[in-house]
Amino acid sequence: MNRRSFLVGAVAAACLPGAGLSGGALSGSAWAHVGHEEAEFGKPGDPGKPARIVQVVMRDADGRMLYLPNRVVVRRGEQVRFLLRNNGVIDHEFVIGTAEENRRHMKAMEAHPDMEHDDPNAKRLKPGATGEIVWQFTKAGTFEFACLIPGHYQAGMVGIIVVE
Ligand SMILES: [Cu+2]
Repeated sequence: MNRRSFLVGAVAAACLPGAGLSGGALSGSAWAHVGHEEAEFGKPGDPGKPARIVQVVMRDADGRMLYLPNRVVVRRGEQVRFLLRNNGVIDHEFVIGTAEENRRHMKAMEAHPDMEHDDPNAKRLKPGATGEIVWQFTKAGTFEFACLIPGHYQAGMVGIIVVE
């Protein structure tokens, strides 16, 4: 897929089940690129370049769902390789975005809970699975990583990324 494409803005059209997340599915959709290059929360990283490693574990137990850690502080311009592991018993996601975008995207997922994310800024992992995201945070601000599967965010599955 087009590596410049990632989940921002009006994602509903791009996330319809069966539509796939290939570049072709995006043309003519309501997909909103932010400057075609970069979102407020950064841009896809370059796996060939050095990156800081941040391990994030997803867990679910006793009605609570969470990330460990749920707060990450990075410097502006820093590239981060998120090593993700789902230690829960159900699927979970890791979606980087602004709080506003994640909220909007969560609404879209309520209508299509089975949409599977595999994008530069988003991964869905089955129980026991691992995955990684390489992302460069290019602007200062406070952003989020969240699980947008219905009910998970509300159960506690959200973390904060502070870019200084
Ligand atoms: Cu989840």
